Amino acid sequence: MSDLLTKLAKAIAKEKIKVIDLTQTLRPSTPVIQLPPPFAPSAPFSIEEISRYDDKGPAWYWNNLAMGEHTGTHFDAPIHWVTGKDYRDGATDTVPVQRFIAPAVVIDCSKEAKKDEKFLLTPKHILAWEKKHGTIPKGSWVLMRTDWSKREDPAKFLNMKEDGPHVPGPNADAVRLLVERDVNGWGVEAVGTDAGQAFSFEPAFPAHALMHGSNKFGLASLCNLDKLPPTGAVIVTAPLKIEHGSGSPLRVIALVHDED
Ligand code: 23J
Ligand code: MN
Repeated sequence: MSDLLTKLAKAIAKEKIKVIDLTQTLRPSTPVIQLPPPFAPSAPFSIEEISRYDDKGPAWYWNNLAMGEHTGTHFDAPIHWVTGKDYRDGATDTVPVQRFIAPAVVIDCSKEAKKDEKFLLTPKHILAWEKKHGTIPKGSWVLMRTDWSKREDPAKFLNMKEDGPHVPGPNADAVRLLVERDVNGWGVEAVGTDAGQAFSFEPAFPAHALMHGSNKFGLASLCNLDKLPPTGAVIVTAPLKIEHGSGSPLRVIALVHDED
């Protein structure tokens, strides 16, 4: 056991364990969730130069940033939703750090989402996945691959229509099953963890209401899920330590053991 971490570091250096970036680049054009009135909007990402090796700072370059907590690739903490508001260990600064390193399983819904922009993951799909790959282990992240991150045009990524966003996600029963499996959290490639039409589900926004109500996390705007195996990856998901924060942009990193 004493050399376990040395072995890990060597395997990473030798690329026996691959490190995969599941993070989208943050820039002013990064798509941000759009809520209908009367709900207050989240600010987009903005970046303002303080100095760049110039009169304002001759030897240094740095920027001021502004954004909503839920911008780009980001972490949803349990207190983000009213159902999770009383978890004392449910804010960005109080979640036990151990929960920021956990295994991840990937459910490939890319074919379904390509055919149907409003594709809903149901218990039937999850149970079929489990028949092939085994029961989702307690404490794992469950990541929904849709290839949605390949939509480079922000308008196509948000896919807003007359009746709200046409974006895939889980139905309420799928989220209930994941809560039953006692997962660490639920992650997606889309702008939010819930389906585009989830405002009309029962309960509304089940990936938020039920997951956070059970002290579980969310990850949104992930990418490179097509580079992960269905089981076996470990992901690192530490949000900024914002006091009483509801979430934050973060770098999401996956470790994948290269078997050959
Ligand atoms: C606020 C209200 C509704 C939703 C969201 C935020 C998110 O998706 C989010 O980023 O957590 S659906
Ligand atoms: Mn969020």
